[in-house]
Amino acid sequence: MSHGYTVPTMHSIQQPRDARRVGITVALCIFWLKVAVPLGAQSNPTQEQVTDAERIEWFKHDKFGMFIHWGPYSYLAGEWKGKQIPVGTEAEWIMQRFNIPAAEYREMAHNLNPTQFRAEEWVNLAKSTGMKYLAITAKHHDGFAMYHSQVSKYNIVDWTPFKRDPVQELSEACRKNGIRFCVYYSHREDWDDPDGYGNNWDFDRSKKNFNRYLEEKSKPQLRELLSNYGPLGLVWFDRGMDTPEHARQFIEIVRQLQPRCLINGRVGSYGEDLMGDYQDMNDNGMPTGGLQEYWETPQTLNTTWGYSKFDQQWKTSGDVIHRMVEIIGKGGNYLLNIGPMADGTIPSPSVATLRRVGMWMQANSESIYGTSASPLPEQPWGRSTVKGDKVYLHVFSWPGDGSLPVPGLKNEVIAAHALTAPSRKLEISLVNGTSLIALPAKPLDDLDTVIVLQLDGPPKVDPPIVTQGSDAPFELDYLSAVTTGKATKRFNREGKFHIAKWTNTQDSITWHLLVSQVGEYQMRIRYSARQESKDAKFVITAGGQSVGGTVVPTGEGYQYKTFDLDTIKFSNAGRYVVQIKPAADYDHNLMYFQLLELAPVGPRMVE
Ligand code: FHN
Repeated sequence: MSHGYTVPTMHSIQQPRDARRVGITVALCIFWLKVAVPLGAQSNPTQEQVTDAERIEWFKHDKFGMFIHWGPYSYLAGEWKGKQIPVGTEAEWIMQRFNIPAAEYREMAHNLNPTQFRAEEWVNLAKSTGMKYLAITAKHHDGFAMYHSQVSKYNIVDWTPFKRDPVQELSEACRKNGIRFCVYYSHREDWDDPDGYGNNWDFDRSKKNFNRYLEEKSKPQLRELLSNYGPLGLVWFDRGMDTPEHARQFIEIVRQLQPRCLINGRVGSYGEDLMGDYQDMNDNGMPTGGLQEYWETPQTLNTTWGYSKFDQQWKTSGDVIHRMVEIIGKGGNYLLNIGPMADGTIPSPSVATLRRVGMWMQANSESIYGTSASPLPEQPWGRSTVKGDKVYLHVFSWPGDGSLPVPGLKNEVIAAHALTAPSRKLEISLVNGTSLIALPAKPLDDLDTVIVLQLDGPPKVDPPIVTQGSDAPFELDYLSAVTTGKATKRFNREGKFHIAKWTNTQDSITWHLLVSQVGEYQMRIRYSARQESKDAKFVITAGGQSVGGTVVPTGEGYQYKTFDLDTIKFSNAGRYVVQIKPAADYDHNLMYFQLLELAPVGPRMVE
């Protein structure tokens, strides 16, 4: 997995961040700011040019990763001086939830001594589960480094009796076992650092110098991680950044030191467009589908990321497999968390669940790796994934009558078989446009039996038809939309789901409607627009009519507002196509589109 270059060690040029706490002079800090910091930023060890498409390739293929939240909070295990973190809340936030003074938390952190930690075992668990990448919390919000940092003595090697560097050991075990090694780094939040974001119970917010934290701790630590642990698959930033400029600086560091390393979207401010290489859903967010940017969803195995002795609300292996298929069938990656205990033991329910997932993956991973989003809609019996001319039907609920209906597929189905029984061909019939697959009497796997359909080409389906309830408006959103050109369905943690990136008349959004109530419809549009979009024109066409509109800026970030437009008339019941697009070519995004509503007005007739 080597990318064929070595990265320079930064150890020799850095000064412990804690030095300021123990009274090293300000002059020295200024020296380091001026000399040491730019050094890393200016060195590009490879001068390697990597395209976005090359960088994301492995991520698109690998689909399934292991997330590890592990730190001093694991020692507390959800309890501080008799107070418990309620089940359902994140145990790794214990320092913030109970406003534990940084000095006391630091004392507690001396106890971390994971004598049961075996990097090889953790990596083997990931591997046998079918996970292809592994991301460990190198520093979470509590500010403690789980690796040997020269920037701050507040790290597992210098601060605890353990004296070993788990990030080093994991990176080596990953490389040995063909797993992509990745790090999580909380770049903005730091409850230990007087200048970091988040701890206002110890440190006066008005006295904080956030830039100093960025320059003296956050960026140097990122450089260490990128310099000392070999090629990283990705850096997983969290909680966003205060300004796009700061986010760009972090991106720049990663690009300079490891041009192949991916950067997740949380590197940037949540109020801005995607920065980094792919977007992360909300924590435990389940996708609604249709997204046209690369994405991943981080998920827990119980209800916390860091270990809690109280939380026994474990997901089952079935839950994990079904979630994975749901996510991957909608085009995303699944980053599944384990929260090891302080001594390095992985809780046994997690291990048992992952083992069963691994058994399923061993037999069925062809239906996961290298697949893409399925155009087939969700089915009552399960979900689907796609690779080339093959559709993988993931049957979660086995049909009682032995016949599996696959509606909506426009292709010819040439052959069908269970993935784990390729020699036994299944009969296919076509009834009213629905393919029916004759199944064996019993599922081959109780959790998910995969049926492979060989098609005559890549799967084709009709666009979704939006129907209307009695007197109810048509709600035309991103989910039922078909886009052309640059118009892109996307997610932003603050901006939620919307369509953006459309700038000219080739970039359109279209819906197919089945109108059952004829008459006049009031059109309303909901969007968010920045100042650059002021006075841009758009045009909506429907049923031979055309309605124009002018974009009104709604403010910075994502501030969605609804605007009334003209009415249109559907004179006959039946199928209509509604389309919206920019009326001219612009050099900026038209708007962040969320919804077009068509509400029936006045007396009307149901046909
Ligand atoms: O605050 C963190 C949380 O502790 C955990 O690390 C998750 C993982 O996605 N991210 C943050 C919240 O979004």
